[in-house]
Amino acid sequence: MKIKNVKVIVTNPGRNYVTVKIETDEGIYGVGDATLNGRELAVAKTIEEYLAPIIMDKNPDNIEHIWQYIYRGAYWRGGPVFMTALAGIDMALWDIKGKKAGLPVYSLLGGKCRNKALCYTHVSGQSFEEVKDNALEKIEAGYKALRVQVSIPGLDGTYGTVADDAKELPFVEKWDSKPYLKTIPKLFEYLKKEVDDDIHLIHDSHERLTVSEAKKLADELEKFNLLFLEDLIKPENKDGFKFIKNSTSVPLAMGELFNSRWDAISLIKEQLIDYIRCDVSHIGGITEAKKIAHLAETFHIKTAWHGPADISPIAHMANLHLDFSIPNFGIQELAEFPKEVAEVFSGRPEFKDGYLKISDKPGLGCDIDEEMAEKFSYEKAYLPVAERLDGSVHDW
Ligand code: CS2
Ligand code: MG
Repeated sequence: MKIKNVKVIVTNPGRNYVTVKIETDEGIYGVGDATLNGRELAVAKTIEEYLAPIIMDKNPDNIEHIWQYIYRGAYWRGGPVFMTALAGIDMALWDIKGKKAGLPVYSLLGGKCRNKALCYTHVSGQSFEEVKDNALEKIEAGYKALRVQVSIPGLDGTYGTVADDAKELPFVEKWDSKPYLKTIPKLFEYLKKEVDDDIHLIHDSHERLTVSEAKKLADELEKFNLLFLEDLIKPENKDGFKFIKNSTSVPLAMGELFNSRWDAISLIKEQLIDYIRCDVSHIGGITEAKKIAHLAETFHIKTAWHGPADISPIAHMANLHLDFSIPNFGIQELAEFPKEVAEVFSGRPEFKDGYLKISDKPGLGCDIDEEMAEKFSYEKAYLPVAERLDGSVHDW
């Protein structure tokens, strides 16, 4: 079998998605997600100009070899744009391998370790009451785990509580850790009384805190039994986790900004986190995620792969095939897509009673309708930026 064509499809059914479609001389094709929120065209161009020509005529069965050829062969390597481009190709190759074998990807990865995968979704609100109402609605719908975020008084557009894309120029959020650190423990105090204790709660600090602030937050949240606290400090500050981990029993999760196993390795081997939550679309795809999962398993760390709405249903399916086939799966994030997404992409994780089910379809079990994709044309959209009260830039 030979790769005969590599297409890059950029579409906007409610938000931008980049899809790689690899066609073969045997008529089988595969699809992969290569979406990098706010940088979509940079990834599309990387695939079209640099990666598609060098994999033409190669045997798509040799996924590891093609991965190494793209990753090492270029000399320049890594970074979010390149690793997202590589991820899109990698997923499409796994899809082809599965379709050719007539087997779902999880089967090729070693088979099922579980019958269903626990998942969490997002709830947020402008007030504690609104967060509670939204949480109760999700619990009613069957969710057993929720990530909760609330607007911080006095700050405009707190992360996780407003739509995260803006067209012309990035939306500017305000940030100040003092009111944030005052508000979040009170939110959990309030939710503890309102939400059934069996529901797992998660909170995402989005890499905004200093080590001392992170320790303080973890201390104050300790009594609320969170499933995990996510992304407390900057991804560059791996050593910072040593101080936090030594002073708290709250489970810690990190990884959505990582682009390879080498970003994750020190946190894993020093057991400074409890959940590794890389993004399968931003770390080079299923091939790299599987290696990270094995590394994590060696050090008794679980997975919680990134699953926001800004990666396409194809990436969510890739997450799910991993979730089912690795022993150290922890939980899967599942954000809700804009409703138009269903017109363009078919196949996505199926939710039932707090868990995700997987189908036995060969390959990844999803597809893109190219004609429909064309109807939703790309619209430039930026992620927000965060500004401190004095106008200087903070991590968003
Ligand atoms: C997030 C993301 O899902 C999460 O935990 O932190 O929503 C993140 O902000 C986006 O993926 C950025 O594009
Ligand atoms: Mg996050």
